[in-house]
Amino acid sequence: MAKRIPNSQDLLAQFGERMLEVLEELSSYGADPEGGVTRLLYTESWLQAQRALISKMQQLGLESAFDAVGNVFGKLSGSQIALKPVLTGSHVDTVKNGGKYDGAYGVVASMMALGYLKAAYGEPKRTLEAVSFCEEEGSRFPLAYWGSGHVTGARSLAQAAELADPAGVTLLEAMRQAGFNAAGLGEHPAKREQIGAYIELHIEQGSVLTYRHKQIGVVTAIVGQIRLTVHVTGSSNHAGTTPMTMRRDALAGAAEMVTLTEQMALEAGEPLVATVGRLEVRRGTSNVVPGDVTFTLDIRHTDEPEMRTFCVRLLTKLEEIALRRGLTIETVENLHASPVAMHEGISAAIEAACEAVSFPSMRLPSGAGHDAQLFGPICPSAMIFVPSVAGISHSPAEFTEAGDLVAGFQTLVHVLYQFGYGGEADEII
Ligand code: HGY
Ligand code: MN
Ligand code: MN
Repeated sequence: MAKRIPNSQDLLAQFGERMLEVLEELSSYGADPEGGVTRLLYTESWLQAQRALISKMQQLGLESAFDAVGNVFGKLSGSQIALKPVLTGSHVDTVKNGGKYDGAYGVVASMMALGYLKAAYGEPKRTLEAVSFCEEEGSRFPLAYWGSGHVTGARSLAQAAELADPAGVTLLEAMRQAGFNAAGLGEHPAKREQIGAYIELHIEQGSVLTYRHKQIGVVTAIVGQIRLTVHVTGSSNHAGTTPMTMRRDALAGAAEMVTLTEQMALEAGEPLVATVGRLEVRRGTSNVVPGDVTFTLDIRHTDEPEMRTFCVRLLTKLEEIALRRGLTIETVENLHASPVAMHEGISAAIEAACEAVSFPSMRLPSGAGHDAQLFGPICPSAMIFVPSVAGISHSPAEFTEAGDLVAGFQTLVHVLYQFGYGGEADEII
């Protein structure tokens, strides 16, 4: 049974309340008039949010600064420098019109947890670092995990020059415009070595915890995902004078491909999911037969070979549709993240913490991708979930009850205490 950390309930409650306030404040950066939050990598609202986080981390007594690509760290230095630091955090960017909790909750709770531990217990033995990763979603550029990917070495600046957003701005230009000119610092200017562990607190973005009446989720594994862009070309032509039998209609072809994607995913059955989230018709006009369509594919599975096999089968079928319709099809893989199991030792410590503070918990897999997916292959990594009301996320309707947000915060505090101040954690990592 984990020792219940000697803490001042009042102080812990105050930091929990402050966490809720800061979460609200953070959601004002990129707030959309039509609801939700849009905070895309290297945009003005993104920069203001990261700067605000640095200032708040410094007010909490953490050493805080940007790294070379725009991640923000808040460090609580430990006395025993031989002990590898434990990182805890999440991502500050959002999807378009996203919710105010996805990513932001883990960032704010992590920094408030370190603030509380410093106030209640002073200098830890082991360095603890809160982190706000600059980008995880892949909402602006066709790439994801730009922040944690740099810290773990999975991303390099070479990728920045060729990737462009829908307005044609390259990732490298966007970096420079936001003040991150990492030229001359090598390909991996933000890579960190010697990380002891990574712990991420996040909303579940599903409805399992709610359905099972649990307050805390201990994540067993994070789903793998393959993201692709599919470009279908036919021939634009006059909508009035081109007989139906003489068309090479890229949109009609893409529509058949989208429907087949859904059908094949349904036939494959759970846990496989496949989604077409964006479809664009170039030069789309009501009286023109479409000749150029691009759409995205997002394929996920907990098993790597199953995910790959489905992807190959699907792309083969899409090519058959293109051939039959006289279209050409080009697919580009933008992201391939393998499924990653979470660390058993840390997960057990999270469960023990829940037991010590009487939060009902359960183990469950994550259908969403997370920064912990990038850390899992390089250091012990674990995730803590709190419930999402009605399982809604990536939407302005995303919501988590304050009591659950505080429960997740207190669970994180408890676990970080053990890694920072306790002794038993040293055997875990
Ligand atoms: O797409 C995801 O799974 C995550 O929210 N980035
Ligand atoms: Mn997220
Ligand atoms: Mn997300």
